[in-house]
Amino acid sequence: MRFFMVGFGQAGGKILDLFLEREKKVGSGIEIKTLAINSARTDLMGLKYVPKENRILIGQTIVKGHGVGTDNKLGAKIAQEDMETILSEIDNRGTHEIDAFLIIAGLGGGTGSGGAPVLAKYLSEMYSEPVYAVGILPAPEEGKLYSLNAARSMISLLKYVDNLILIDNGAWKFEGLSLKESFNRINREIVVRLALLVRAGEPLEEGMVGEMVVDSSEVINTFRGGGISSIGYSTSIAEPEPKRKLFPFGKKKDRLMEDDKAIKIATLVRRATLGRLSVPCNPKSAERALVLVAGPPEQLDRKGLEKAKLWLEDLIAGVEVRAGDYPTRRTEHVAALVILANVTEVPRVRELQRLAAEAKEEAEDAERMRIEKTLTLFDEDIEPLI
Ligand SMILES: Nc1nc2c(ncn2[C@@H]2O[C@H](COP(=O)(O)OP(=O)(O)OP(=O)(O)O)[C@@H](O)[C@H]2O)c(=O)[nH]1
Ligand SMILES: [Mg+2]
Repeated sequence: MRFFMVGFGQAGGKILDLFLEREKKVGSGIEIKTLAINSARTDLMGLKYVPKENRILIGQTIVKGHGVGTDNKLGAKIAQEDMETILSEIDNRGTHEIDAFLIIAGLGGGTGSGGAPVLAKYLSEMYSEPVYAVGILPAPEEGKLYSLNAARSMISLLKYVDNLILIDNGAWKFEGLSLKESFNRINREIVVRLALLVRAGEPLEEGMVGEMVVDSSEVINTFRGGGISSIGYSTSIAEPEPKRKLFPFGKKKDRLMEDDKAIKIATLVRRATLGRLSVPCNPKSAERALVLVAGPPEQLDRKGLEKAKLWLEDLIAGVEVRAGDYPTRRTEHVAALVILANVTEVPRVRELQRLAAEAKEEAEDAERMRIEKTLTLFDEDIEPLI
């Protein structure tokens, strides 16, 4: 699946950079168009794998290369002002071969949080290809300003994107590490999931085509219709193929081994669905789902995949489940990616909405009180000018 990936703001840029680093190491060769957009010069300079010509600094006249300091209204404003430049940079890179746009941004900050929805709006108006966003939710300990930003950004994104894939920093924080220390690891988790999604419909090796292929159109149909998606992922160490002569009972034993393989694949998919999701949610509230299982061909199993598909069809609210495999020799693991699309029961989103409403009210009250308090300092006899 060919994406035009835009990393917006610091978190977005870092994740895009890591994605490119990993793709380079794997030698995937899948053509991905990229752009890192930021209002902070130093953030852009810190990138290593996004080519220099694919980094753009916005808002220079207003923030002079120093970022918007967690003010996402300002983030949206400068994105709007520099939109012509951004869109022509995208257009110059060519969009006719891409399947979809993917905007990655931290929703708690300023530049990415404010800019991503503005970009999504224009892209969805100008192109027929779907526009997706990967939005990173702030952890609760980041405070109410971050929650307010995230809620504002999310509401706007949901209006314009074809799907919003959420990642919850709070749920992903690693035990014993601070949130900042966890970032690199969270980013790696995001990137392995994106890398598998990108593989859909893009076989890398000669003769390695899945028995059940998931093409980019299946991904697009899964994401279709908007809403929030959560992604599950699970891996198991691939086992070396057992030598047949060790099993003297011929066909019966073979069949048992086949059953065993099927159970392993089905279990892996179940673990991906019921384990730690990119944003905690109730999988039963999903409208659609997609499963992609990748690994060495002898470890993959059609029966197992079909079993997993039936299980998911029963589990989710809707009936549409797509499933496919992706044989590859470039890994020793079997990995299962499960997209739960248009999930409605996402407790963190509800909590963010509540926190944001509270923060907004508190901010308004506090401002009113401060102004009133300041005014009491003046003598009432002094007449205001206007
Ligand atoms: N997972 C993850 N989250 C990050 C990372 N860096 C920042 N964040 C989160 O993203 C939000 C802040 O967004 P940033 O991307 O730093 O902000 P920005 O878009 O650069 O905007 P300004 O700095 O305010 O101009 C916070 O909620 C952080 O927790 C990262 O590397 N990984
Ligand atoms: Mg920043």
